Amino acid sequence: MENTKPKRILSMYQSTGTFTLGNYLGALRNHIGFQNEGYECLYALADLHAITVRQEPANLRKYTLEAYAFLLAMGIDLEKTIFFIQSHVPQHPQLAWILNCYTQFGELSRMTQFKDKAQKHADNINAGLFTYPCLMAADILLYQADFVPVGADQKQHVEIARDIAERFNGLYSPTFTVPEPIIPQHGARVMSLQDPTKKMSKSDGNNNGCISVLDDADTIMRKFKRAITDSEACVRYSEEKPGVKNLMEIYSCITGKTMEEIQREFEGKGYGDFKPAVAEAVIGELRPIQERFQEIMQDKEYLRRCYKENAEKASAIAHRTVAKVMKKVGFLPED
Ligand code: ATP
Ligand code: LTN
Repeated sequence: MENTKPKRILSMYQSTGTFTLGNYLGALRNHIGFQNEGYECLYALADLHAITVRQEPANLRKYTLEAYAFLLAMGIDLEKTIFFIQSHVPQHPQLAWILNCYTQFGELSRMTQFKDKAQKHADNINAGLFTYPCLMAADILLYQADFVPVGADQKQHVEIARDIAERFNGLYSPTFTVPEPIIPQHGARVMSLQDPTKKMSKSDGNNNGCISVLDDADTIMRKFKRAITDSEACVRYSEEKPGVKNLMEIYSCITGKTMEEIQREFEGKGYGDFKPAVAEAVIGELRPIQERFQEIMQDKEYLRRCYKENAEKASAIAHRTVAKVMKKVGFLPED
């Protein structure tokens, strides 16, 4: 059908550290692909979400700029896609406040990310960490997004955004598009190389369990060689072999090979062959992006222009939603 409006996709990423291989395979690579599949795409760096955990100011600035450059290096096309920084668009906290008042304490208490992070940061269980899903709902609902691609760990947050949207629409009249999550089949959860029962996470720091997308080839090779496996020394896909399963999934994600093909390729070989092969695949995948990243980082003026123009574009859309919401809630118009 020629006249149907393209569906809108939105996703955001916290700028709490350098992206990991988990972010890259589980999210970034798939998400950016949507801009070439006829969707209208919006992406952003969730720096307001980042401060729910204490951040060093200089690091937050550095990681935000690097993340912006990295996604451009991966191929975000600003001719087609809006790519902005959350804190540059004031409608996000503005709508988040309103949505806070339409979200129940009980439903926020059930969020597993809150429970995990509260445990991990027991000295700083702040109100922002608790109401994080309301800000995320605002991110999504401001742009009337149809689809929200996220890793499996964020599904619950998209579901609460749907609940909030439906509640608001029901109380007033249709205001928000009710978004649907898109969860990838493959690479949805890349696990830590040192503890394959835990997801690879950038906030766990640049340790041996975590591959950063900016790691050099030697570092990547070393981390894979040290990856925790098991004593069977056989490349076989099994729930009982979480370390090997994780490596096989990473390898499959990059090479496109199935688990059977990988098992055949390494038949009769041990982890001494398999681990460097996975490392090489990762190195080859990241190298061209790292090269473009270095070039883009040289041109700070270009970067500044891009994020400024894109915040303006995002704000123009977000403003329309906020104006509608404020009218429905009953705020007295300014003019
Ligand atoms: P943090 O450690 O600060 O919580 P994170 O590494 O989990 O951050 P986010 O910025 O919260 O990363 O997530 C960006 C996207 O990457 C989300 O869609 C998330 O689901 C996905 N993602 C994060 N970690 C992984 C992983 N290990 N495997 C697959 N996808 C992941
Ligand atoms: N909470 C998400 C990041 C995020 C997001 C969003 C994702 C913030 N706002 C809106 C999708 C849509 C995370 O931790 N990955």
